[in-house]
Amino acid sequence: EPTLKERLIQIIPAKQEQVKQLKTEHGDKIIGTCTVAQAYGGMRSVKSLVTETSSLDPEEGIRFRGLTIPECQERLPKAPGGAEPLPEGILWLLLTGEVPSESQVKTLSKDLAKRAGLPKHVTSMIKAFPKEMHPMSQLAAAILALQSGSKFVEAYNSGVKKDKYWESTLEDSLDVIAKLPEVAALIYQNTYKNGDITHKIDENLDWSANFTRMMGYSSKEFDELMRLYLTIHTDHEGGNVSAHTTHLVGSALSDSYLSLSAGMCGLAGPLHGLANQEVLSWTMNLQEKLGNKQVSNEVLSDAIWEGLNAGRVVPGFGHAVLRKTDPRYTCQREFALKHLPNDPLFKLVSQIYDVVPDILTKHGKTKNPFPNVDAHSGCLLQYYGLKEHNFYTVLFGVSRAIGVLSSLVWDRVLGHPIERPKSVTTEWISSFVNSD
Ligand code: CMX
Repeated sequence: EPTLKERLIQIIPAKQEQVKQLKTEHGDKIIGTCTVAQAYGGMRSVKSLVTETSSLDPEEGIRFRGLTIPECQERLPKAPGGAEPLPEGILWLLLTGEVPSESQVKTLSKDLAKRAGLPKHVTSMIKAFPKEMHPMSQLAAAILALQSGSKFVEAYNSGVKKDKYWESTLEDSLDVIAKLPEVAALIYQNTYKNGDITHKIDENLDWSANFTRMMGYSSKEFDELMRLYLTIHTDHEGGNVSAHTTHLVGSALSDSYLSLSAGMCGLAGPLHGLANQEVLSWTMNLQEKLGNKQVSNEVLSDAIWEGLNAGRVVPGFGHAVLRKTDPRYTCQREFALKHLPNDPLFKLVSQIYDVVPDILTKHGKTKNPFPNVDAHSGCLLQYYGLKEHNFYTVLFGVSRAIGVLSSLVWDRVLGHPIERPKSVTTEWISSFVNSD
């Protein structure tokens, strides 16, 4: 059976040919337009980006290379005795568009384990960070420090031709994905535990289980949660802030490290990935305010209205594209129903799900009153003892790297140029609208 790189070499020529043909034969076809409202409104729904790895339907949610989350859960290889997909499997899927075999995933796990290990300057830098530095800032900085090992930079400087850029981009991307669990675990140990990592990367363990061991966790059930978590957070098509930023920075031929670090800075914003830390703090505050006991829907609704009336958003609800419950929320809810149905915080999260869509609909502002991925993840993590809220976005980031870097490899395969949309001034818009 071919390895990941061998399979890519087999697949790539046909795809390059297809894109070349589309550009020459249909280059003039219009696929999207942009209105004044969209130009001022964050370019919502403007079709102007090509991303191969996944696609987001407003009603149905994400499909990774055509597969829904339940299909990924069913078809991607699992750990021995496990029920959730291995993140290595989705890495393969996102890169190739194909479901890998068990043995291909095992080989990829071993390859990632071999690529792991941090240079001394990165470990000492993380250890020198003050505990008050947000873990996402530590993550973005550590990824930048790893850039000294970039194989793309080496290839570029030695004059490698454009059609080979994808190969060193793949190498860098696999290297950084392999190293991220240790970076994140070291940030975790250093920020909260005053300790070092004691677990040595084990080639016979999967990428995710090596990660949980390095953070100090060894429960089989938590391993399963993390495999699911690290699979579903990988990718959400190309226009979200972390994916778009990685793609944009990468379009300047910045390598995987520079591009990913920039993407992580975007993920660290409260309207994007940081929402998962906000949700748990918000839910726990609510729990405390309600006296740590079960209350009626009316009492819960009143408490939620209070925050809304004070001008705050309900974190974890709403989405720029989705118009239904996020399937990433649903699969985490199913995990909770299976493994922790009686956890009081899960019960509260469920009750919030019962009341918030009506509240937000009455509130009348948000286009989507339903929960997104971030509304559920914190509740599961705290159940297994991972209670440090401001670390949660780092977990999101470790997973998101898989999607955005797979996409960057395809940007190189297809030779996408530097991104440079046209901007206009308000003066220009004003005279344009008045000219007809
Ligand atoms: N609670 C209260 N008001 C909300 C809301 C919510 N959960 N979601 C949207 N709104 C408000 C917006 O603030 C906006 O109000 P203004 O017109 O006063 O500015 C209005 O509804 C319209 O917004 P929208 O078009 O529905 O939403 P956007 O596409 O602009 O923004 C998002 C999407 C996710 C940023 C927004 O829904 C939000 O702030 N949600 C809470 C934060 C969150 O959960 N973010 C995580 C998203 C997933 C991720 O990237 O990780």
